[in-house]
Amino acid sequence: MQKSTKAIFTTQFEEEVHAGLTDFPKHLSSKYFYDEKGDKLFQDIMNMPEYYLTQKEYDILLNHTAEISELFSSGNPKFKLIELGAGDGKKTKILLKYLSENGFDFKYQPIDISQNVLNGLEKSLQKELPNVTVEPQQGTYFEALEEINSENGTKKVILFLGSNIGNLLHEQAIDFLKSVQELMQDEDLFFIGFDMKKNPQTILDAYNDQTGITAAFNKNVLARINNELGGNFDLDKFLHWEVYDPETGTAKSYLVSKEDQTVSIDSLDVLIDFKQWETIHTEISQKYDDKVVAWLAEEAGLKIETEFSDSEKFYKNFVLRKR
Ligand code: AVJ
Repeated sequence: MQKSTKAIFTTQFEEEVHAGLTDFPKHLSSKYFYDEKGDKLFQDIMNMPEYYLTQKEYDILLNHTAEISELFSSGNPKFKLIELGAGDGKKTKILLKYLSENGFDFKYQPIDISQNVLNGLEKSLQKELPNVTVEPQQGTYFEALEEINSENGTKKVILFLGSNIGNLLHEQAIDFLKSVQELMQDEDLFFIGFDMKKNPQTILDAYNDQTGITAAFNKNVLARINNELGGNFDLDKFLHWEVYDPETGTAKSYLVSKEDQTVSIDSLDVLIDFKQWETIHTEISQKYDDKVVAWLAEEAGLKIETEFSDSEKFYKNFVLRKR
């Protein structure tokens, strides 16, 4: 039996944790992996040999820097390079370096929900690429894009890297792409990364490393509930489980309760019962094929201008334009 008095939620985190853990089957959103510790764990994931996504996209940007830069500046040479969820900018710096060394007329506008991340990025850019004009924008993607749009008529090149779109179900992905599309002008470009279907074992390995970094990342949502909501999850009593369906291309992450247990979450005034082997679904990481990408773009009112890939076709960056 779940026990709950009438709870009043003060944050979206509280509300979603309550809803997700009192639902059946249980679920929690992957957006809650990312506090300071989660950011650090994701950095570690990006450096793991099994997590091929980062290296593949890095290779694509490195091998096509000039071509991509020319594309960004074609037509109207002056542009704003806007990055949604910029993070540490490691991959973007390849482009920024080339653009600045070759006299392209652009400004870089990283958008991130975390002011902390933006400060770090701005500082590292001042040091490494002092000639690049950086105008960070704190906020959600759409708040920031709207603000940028209202400013002036400069051409926008919008970057959305890392296959971050993969955390969304197709329906949500279409809504997201549509929202970006609505904020685009005819001359604007949308440069977006998609992780492609491949040998299912390669995908499983990327989300199930033997060192346990991904497991710690997945369990970090429980750690956050402990730290921020007064939970008493014992992280050792859950195991990280990954499945990949090669038909749908969906990788799913779960936390599985190793035993019957009851967890209390003080600030929600709730007790959560787990049966042995009961699951919490925590993340999807969607993999794509050309047909699905074309369909998503079409549904969102976008057209594919061109694409870039690595030699193994593990990963693709698509350049989209308003249809
Ligand atoms: C940041 C959403 C692209 O799904 O591949 C990495 C997050 N999860 N390992 C992904 C993640 C487990 C990652 N994204």
